[in-house]
Amino acid sequence: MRIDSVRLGHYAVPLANPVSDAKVATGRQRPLSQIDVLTCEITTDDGLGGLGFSYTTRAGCRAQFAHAREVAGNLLGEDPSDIGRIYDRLLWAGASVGRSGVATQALAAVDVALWDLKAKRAGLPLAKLLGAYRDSVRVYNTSGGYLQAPLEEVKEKAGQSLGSGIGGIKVKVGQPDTREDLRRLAAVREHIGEGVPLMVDANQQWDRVTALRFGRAVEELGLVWIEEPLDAYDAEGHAQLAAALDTPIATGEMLSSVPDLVRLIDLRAVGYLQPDVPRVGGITPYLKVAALADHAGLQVAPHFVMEIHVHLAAAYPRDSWVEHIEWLSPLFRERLDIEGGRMIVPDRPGLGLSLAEEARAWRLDDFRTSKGR
Ligand code: SMN
Ligand code: MG
Repeated sequence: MRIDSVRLGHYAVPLANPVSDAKVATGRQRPLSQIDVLTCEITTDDGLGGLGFSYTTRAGCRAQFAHAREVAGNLLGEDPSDIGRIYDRLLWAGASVGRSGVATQALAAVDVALWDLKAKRAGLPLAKLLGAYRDSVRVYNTSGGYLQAPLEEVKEKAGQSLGSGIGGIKVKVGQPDTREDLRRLAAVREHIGEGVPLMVDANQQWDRVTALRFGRAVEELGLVWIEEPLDAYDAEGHAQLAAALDTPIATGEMLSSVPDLVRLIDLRAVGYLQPDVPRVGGITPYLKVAALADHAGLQVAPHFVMEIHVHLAAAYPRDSWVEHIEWLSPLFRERLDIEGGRMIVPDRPGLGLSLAEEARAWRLDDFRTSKGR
């Protein structure tokens, strides 16, 4: 079996309501109004197809698309089962611009398509191809807890999430006035009740002192974790916080290479590691990180992209969490089922995803290369 065509797409998927996290509250970013998605569709000479994707927020997807387009020719004629070798080849083809960031994020779309294809060829859901520990994963909602939403709306959305079977709620914090964060958080805790798992996400906007004070002030709330309290690259700072607080620290979503994530593991900087398949460069590097996190006894709670991560979380030894954010759902025909606080791993082969017809309206760019061209 050989790869005979590769198709790349750039889609701009609008959000129904723009959202703001602490990076907007501190003036560093504008509200998020769309997710840009790089898709990769790989077909083989025996008629099978794999679908993968990567994403960006605000900027960078055009660069991902351009990078993927430049290296895509290396896929033609390859046996798609040899993912390790192909990954290496593409990585070195583009190594001049580095082995992290945009370059690896572009490869993520290709790598995910290759894993999807491999699982489809085996007739298995990706989780089962990798070796699943469970057929459902704990799920929490994030999209209802952003900072632009008035408290009443956050409470209402949390209630709706829990009513739909979701098992935990994450709210955004990290506003310039920490008292405002504490007020909202206490109100959400009271609204959802003591027993419901609750997380907070500061999106890197505190300094070490503020993070420690906040962590001490919320120790009684029994939070599942405090996410991105500090700059994503301040591994030492996260390690100090983790040592000082009972509440687990979570971070990792911004890191785009295996060594960057391994540093968090080595320094014991987190209780919950949060790798993101598209950002770290695909399933291949994610699995390396997950193996090391398991060896260190950590929880892994992958960031965003529930469509891919439900499979990977099911194939991780410890039962953790996937993040429910519905922003990418309109791109796909299929929906993920949620029941009793858990997301069910789809039983369809591969990732179990196909692009929806309606997605064409959001396509900004399209490129196809095939054998014999
Ligand atoms: C987040 C960031 C980027 C895309 C989706 C979600 C956020 C989170 O930081 O962790 O939920
Ligand atoms: Mg986050």
